[in-house]
Amino acid sequence: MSATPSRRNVDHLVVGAGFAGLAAAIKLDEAGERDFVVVEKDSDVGGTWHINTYPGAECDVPSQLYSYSFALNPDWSKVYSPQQEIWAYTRRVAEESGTLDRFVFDTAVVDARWDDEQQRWVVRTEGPNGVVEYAARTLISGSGGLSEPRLPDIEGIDGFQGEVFHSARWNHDVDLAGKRVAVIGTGASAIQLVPELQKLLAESGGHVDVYQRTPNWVIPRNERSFTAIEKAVFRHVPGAQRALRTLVYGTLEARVPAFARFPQAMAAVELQAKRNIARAIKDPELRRKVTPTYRAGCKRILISNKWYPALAADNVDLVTDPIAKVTGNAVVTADGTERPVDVLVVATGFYVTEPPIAQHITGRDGRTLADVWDDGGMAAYKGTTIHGFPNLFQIVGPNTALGHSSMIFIIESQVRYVVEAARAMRRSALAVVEPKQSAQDAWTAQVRRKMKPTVWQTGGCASWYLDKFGNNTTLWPGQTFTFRQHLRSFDLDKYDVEPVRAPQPREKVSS
Ligand code: N01
Repeated sequence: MSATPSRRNVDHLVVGAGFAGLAAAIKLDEAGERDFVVVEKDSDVGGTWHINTYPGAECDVPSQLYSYSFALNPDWSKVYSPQQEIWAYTRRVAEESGTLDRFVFDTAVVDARWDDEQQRWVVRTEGPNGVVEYAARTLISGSGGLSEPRLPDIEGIDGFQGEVFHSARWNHDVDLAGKRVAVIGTGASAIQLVPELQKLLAESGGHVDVYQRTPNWVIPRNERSFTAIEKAVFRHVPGAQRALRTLVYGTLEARVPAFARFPQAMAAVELQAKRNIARAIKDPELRRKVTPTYRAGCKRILISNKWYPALAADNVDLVTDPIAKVTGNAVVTADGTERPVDVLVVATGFYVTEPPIAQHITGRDGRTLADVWDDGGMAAYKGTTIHGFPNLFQIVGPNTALGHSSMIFIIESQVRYVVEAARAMRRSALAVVEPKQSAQDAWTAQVRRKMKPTVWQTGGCASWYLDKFGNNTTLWPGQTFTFRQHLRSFDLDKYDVEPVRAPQPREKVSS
């Protein structure tokens, strides 16, 4: 690799080509902000929907809502579309947008540093073109909270002699037929992949051991394919698909008060999940094992008609004794039982509250974002901009994720804010916008106050929503339309700004 990187000036550098990065590219382009590059470490667009190819991967928010508002898709095959279809959708939207000429694939950001002199981010990337350094006015991170697999820290796992892979890095070269497969984890990914494994292995005489640390509440889902007539209506009847989308949106939003203010209302969800269990599982001991003891909603409520039947199948064992260690060919639980295994699938989630990209981003005072957040937890003004990190925009930043609806709604809200910021910077000839510490602190305090009574904070479980301080720095604690309202325009008065330094550098001024 070349020691002297090639250098390029751009207005905007977008990191990641998933739903967030792609939306940013499209909306910047539409706004006339055409001088941008999107760098993506993977080989194509689609982000999580390109990487997660495990069997059974599907959307768990209805597809009518899990799509861009500006690119409805009349051709969704099912209410909850499969991964391949969602990925193909993102690819098609990217192609039709005419922005793909500014995407660089197989390229990772290895270092991003704010340079006060240049009033730009200097971003070092590594990819097929060697090391390329971008000097960018703004850095727009769409790197996603669920992108970096979290591998379990289990004694001996490195010495396992069989195949081992994370659910988000499925190894399709491994022939699973007739094998003994162990799955560690029972979250959203596991509940989708285990039923597929169960079927495959039942046909070939194989077996699945599912290692559960904490059970989840799993409710049934309304699963069906769209008919040809429905698709024709979506395509040809003006407003029909948007009306259905609005109905789905409204139905999901109507659940927010129960999550956010009246957790006791979650008893209704628990009843639904218990019926789901009772329908599929006859064995009282297994029923007991899969029934959570915390309030529904504290962890993400999962939806599946296949999970409990799969656990009840003859070729599946649910193991709830804690894992003590992994040997060369077996998983050993705390009670001393050794279960032989050929393939180990770790469905153990992602680094959410310590996003790895933060280690590569260094702000104004020379500290990385990871260091800053390590001190007090993730925080950002409106979940998007961060004091000490001028001109950095984090899509799906702190307290923007959802436990009840489509992230694409949030992504579009944030992208609009970013585009408004770019417009404001151009209009006022500003080189730098940085949220005031006071604005960020007030925002964070407000979010924490709203989070306090929610089931996500009080539901009595350990979840990946919570950071090491016990704060929920992951979810938005309210209705999504309120979030959108907060971000409807770029509020320059909450920012310290600097004019473009040309030709002489000037002092930082407060707006
Ligand atoms: O990850 P998770 P995921 N030993 O963190 C267990 C999205 N998603 O990949 O609950 C043993 O939910 C852990 O146990 P516990 C969605 O937002 C969406 O499944 O911590 N077990 C848990 O059971 C979702 O919420 C779709 O006690 C260990 C599991 O591993 C998010 O991705 C589909 C362990 C991890 O579950 C993450 O889901 C899939 C250990 N050392 C995912 N460490 C859609 O359909 C962890 N666990 C849109």
